[in-house]
Amino acid sequence: MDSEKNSSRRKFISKSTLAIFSAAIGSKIVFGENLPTDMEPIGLDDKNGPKKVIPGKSDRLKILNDKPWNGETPVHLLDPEVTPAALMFVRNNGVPPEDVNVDTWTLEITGESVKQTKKYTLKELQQKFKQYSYNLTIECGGNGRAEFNPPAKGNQWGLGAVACTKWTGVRLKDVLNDVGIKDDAVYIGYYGADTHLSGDPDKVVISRGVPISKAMEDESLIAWAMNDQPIPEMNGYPLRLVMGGWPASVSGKWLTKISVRNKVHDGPKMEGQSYRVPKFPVPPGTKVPDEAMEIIESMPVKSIITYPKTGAIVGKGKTFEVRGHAWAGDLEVKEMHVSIDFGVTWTKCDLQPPKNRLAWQRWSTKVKLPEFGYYEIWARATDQNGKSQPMVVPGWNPKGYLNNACHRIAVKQA
Ligand SMILES: Nc1nc2c(c(=O)[nH]1)N[C@H]1C(S)=C(S)[C@@H](COP(=O)(O)O)O[C@H]1N2
Ligand SMILES: [Mo]
Repeated sequence: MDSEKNSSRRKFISKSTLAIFSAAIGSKIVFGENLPTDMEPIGLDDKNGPKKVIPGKSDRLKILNDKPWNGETPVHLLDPEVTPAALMFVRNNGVPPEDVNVDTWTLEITGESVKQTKKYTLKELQQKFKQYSYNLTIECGGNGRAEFNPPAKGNQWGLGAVACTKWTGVRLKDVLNDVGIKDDAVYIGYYGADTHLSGDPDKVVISRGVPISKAMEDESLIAWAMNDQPIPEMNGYPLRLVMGGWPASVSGKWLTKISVRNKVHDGPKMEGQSYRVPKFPVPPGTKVPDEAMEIIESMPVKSIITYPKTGAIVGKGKTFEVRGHAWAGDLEVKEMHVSIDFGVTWTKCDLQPPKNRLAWQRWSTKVKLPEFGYYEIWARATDQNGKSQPMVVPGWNPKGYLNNACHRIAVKQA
């Protein structure tokens, strides 16, 4: 092919497309008429093309997928003790319900192990049972997946598929006790009102659950409010399960039904390789048979540095605060350390107790850098059983779950 001829016939962008780009960027694109048709302006916020925003959420979420919507929180925006609702990550497997009517919303409790099936309207739940609020940390099982090598398929989550928000609702156990459950109950499974990406109305998007022991904990909620407001539509409006400390996939959104089971729940994404890891360590890249996989339960110990953020410039001789949050599934975090010399020496940080069980814990410390140059700050949490975060990506697994490697940020003294 004659490349010179091609370039001389190069087509330029149309005026209407240029106007759309300008509107998205919020500014006139000087020389925009010179843009070739097959190019888009990269945009001022370092992303490709006009920015996509998840409905009802902050435009600062990093979008990983728009069909279905999946977005994570930039880690420095997780700094507040309670994650703002608009900043909480979104992990959708299907299409959220539209035109939700709170007045007619019902929750059905059914299954082999209930004495009789019972249905409650949302209002009945609110009136009949005592209400509780807890700050609960929920983290996607695949948070940190992007670091695995060989890579795992699925959303390439960085560190921001985690949040700790205030949830208000009723205890799942109070509702289950009101219905009456049989002695043979071992598991619960949830069903939500979201629909399958294929459009097939008979296909269930996801239906996961927890053992009855987790369901019966005080903090296991059927919630209708987040941070004292209705739950954002993408996070499960008007009703969802919230199970702090476990992979967030057990916290069913748009909740319409709970099935009390006399065996381990077998809904879509409970079996096979979904939300499961090998029972024993395997070499990276191994094909692991389903029988050798086990269900993820409590999440491992982990922490993030939320201040400062990577790229911060520190003045000479300045002492500055470094802080973040730490959590450990069903357990508490007992110690928190940071290192500024790539893990050779570690300094113990101040660590707050959780606001309530299953809420993340604030940690902070003061750091002074000895001389000009580039530094990394590494953070490492240790749980109450003495288990610490690894400094490198831990146990490779086929679906890329449970990466709890130490968070690192880079700063410069100038
Ligand atoms: N009905 C329903 N519930 C769901 C999901 C879903 O796709 N549909 N995704 C699950 C997964 S994998 C995660 S990580 C959390 C995410 O909750 P969030 O979107 O509110 O952050 O919801 C869980 N509950
Ligand atoms: Mo998830």
